[in-house]
Amino acid sequence: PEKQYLDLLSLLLEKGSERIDRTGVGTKAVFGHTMRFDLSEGFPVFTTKRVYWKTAFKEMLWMLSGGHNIRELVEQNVHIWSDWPYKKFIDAQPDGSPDKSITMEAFEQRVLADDAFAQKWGDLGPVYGKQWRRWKTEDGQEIDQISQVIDLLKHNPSSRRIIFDGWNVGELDQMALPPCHKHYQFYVDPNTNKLSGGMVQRSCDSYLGLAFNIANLAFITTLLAEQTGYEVGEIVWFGMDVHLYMNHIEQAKKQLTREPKAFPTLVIKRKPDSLFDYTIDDFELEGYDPHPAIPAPVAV
Ligand code: THF
Repeated sequence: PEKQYLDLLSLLLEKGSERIDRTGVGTKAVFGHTMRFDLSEGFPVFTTKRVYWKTAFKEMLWMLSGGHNIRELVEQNVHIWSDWPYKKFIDAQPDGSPDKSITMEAFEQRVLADDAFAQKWGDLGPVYGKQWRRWKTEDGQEIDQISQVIDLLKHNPSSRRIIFDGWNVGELDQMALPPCHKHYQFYVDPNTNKLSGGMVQRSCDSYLGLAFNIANLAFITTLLAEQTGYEVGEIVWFGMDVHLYMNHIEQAKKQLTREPKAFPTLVIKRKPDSLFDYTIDDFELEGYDPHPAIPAPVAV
């Protein structure tokens, strides 16, 4: 249950080592941590602050569609990936240019309105969606890792290779951000017919990102189970560099004063023929009654 997450926040506050990080914000960090959630006991969207689960699901559906341009997110009113292209654009403008002081909103508007601008500045490079659906091989072929996972779940569920991974070593330098949640692996228990999903996260923003990452691990595991004919089992999360940003400390302390409520239930209103045909309107969370949101700035 949610207590595992609150315990992690406490651990970071009390025992985390202060470290300087790439963004310059600074973190309290531990190395190596795990959590597991039994999906039959509810859908793990945390309740001690409001989690924007539709935003998270839209992000996951975008990745599953092979997307890697923020335009498709901004079109759906999702702004969680815009900071990185925005920063890249600003940094590339010469001093004195009016574009140097363009707002994030104006930048997003240009991405929406101008195809060439979106191609050039909205693209995150070969990030998650690209690697998951179209990993390039040496001979110019493309590998659809997600379709391979579905195929294995249907035809070889005892395989120990039901994996997809975004960590394409040869293309890391072209990515706006190398993948944080990098390794996904699935496991079918033949006795219970349940599908479990595991994920290894190399770098974890435990206040902002983790709530999204856990919800999305549960989400993709549930979708795969529905599409391949299994019940949902557990999700197992492995964090490596697990950290709390220094400018999230007060928010985390506030969250820790709150009592967790019961997890909601994910209701899937329609079952499309393919994993790739879900839309956000197919989902509802029943019984989600969180404590209020606690906003926090994202480190870029
Ligand atoms: N970088 C950092 N520093 N933290 C992250 O969590 C993170 N990600 C993705 C890529 N780089 C990251 C981006 N995902 C929010 C949520 C997820 C993100 C980025 C930002 C966020 O700001 N959430 C707010 C508001 C959400 C909203 O406005 O809809 C929240 O309160 O939850 C982790 O994968």
